Amino acid sequence: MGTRKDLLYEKTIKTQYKDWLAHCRVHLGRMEETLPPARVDVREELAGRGVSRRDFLKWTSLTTAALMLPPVFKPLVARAAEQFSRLPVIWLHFSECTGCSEAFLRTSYPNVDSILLDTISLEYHETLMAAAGDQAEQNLEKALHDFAGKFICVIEGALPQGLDGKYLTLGPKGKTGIALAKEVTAKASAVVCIGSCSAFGNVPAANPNPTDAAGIGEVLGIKTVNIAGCPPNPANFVGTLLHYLLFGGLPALDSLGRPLWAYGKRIHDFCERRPHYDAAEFVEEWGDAAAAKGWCLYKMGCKGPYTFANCSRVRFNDAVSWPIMAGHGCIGCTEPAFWDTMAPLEKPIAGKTIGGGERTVDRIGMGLLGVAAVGAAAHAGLTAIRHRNRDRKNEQPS
Ligand code: FSX
Ligand code: SF4
Ligand code: F3S
Repeated sequence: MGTRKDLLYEKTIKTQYKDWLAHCRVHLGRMEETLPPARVDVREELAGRGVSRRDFLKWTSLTTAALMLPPVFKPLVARAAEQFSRLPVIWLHFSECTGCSEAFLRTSYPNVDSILLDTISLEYHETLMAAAGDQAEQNLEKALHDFAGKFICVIEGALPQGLDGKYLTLGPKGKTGIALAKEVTAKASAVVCIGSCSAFGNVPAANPNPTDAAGIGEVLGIKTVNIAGCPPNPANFVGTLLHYLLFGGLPALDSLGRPLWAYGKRIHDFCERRPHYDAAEFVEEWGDAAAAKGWCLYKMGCKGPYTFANCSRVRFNDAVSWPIMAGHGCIGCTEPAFWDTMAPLEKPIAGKTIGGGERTVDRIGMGLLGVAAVGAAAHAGLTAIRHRNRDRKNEQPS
């Protein structure tokens, strides 16, 4: 039997969820009436590509849980998924490798996330659309006119600021990336940065950054939702759009603009090799016996202790694997400036303690196993404190 305080807390949470449910129902109803007609029937598309009703329900349960919503939201998540193909999207590309689009397009067999992405209402996508030159420009102008204030602007790639932005020009009129980004984002209902390049500058902005590239939010001075990663996980993008459809607003973000539901926890705290870290069992060189046994990759440069993302829980390539499971350490690809700040990528960073103030791996490796256990508790505490501080600055779902 819970204390009076527990019961009061439980009651508050239940009331909060009830309010959210009511809000989502009203909002979804409004969206269903006002969004442009669907080009594709999502249910038919799923069935036609071999996704059974049972698979869809399973996906709905997993996605609801991933979005940190209780099971009572499952029918609403399914309803939002059915509206996915009606949300107008304008997708821009700036300085990047297009690996983000590739990651979203390549799947070995169809799953619900990839099918939803295939059905998305892309009004303009520089690398996928058939149109080019003047025709492409006309398509963009028409989409900006028809869907002003209603479309989501998705951006891949950083913006070079050097030479007045002329390191990157697009289209028949040779507009700079900065001019195009300003024009499109001004009319968007939300701006979602896909990948660490558009979120934080990343590869194009890596030292010595010859084009003076930076992330979209920094260059334009606007608020963006940052689906970080190089490339990011498609499930984190799909989940963020579903949240938008459900609540009519963007999810709670951390201080770097990343959705907390996806980037709120540290890689190190949800890593299957973590028991080996705590037991001071480390891979010492590539291909050694410890590597074969799946021991901790910290000494091989794993940056999981400094990196926030849900990779171990959602995984990649149809949820088959993720970097650490595949045998390489995390390189910190969801963190700003990781090419510079996380180097050397295959060695621990000299002098950097794990999680700030915790013991270094070398001290744990000296046999301080008792200390390692204390360290594990400290990790959990540190994560909670850091996020409490971040959360204070963040918005709740509207
Ligand atoms: Fe950057 Fe994406 Fe890495 Fe590449 O578009 S986040 S370099 S995977 O392609 O922007
Ligand atoms: Fe996992 Fe890396 Fe942490 Fe080791 S250091 S437990 S491999 S995240
Ligand atoms: Fe990137 Fe590390 Fe995940 S390298 S993909 S954040 S495991």
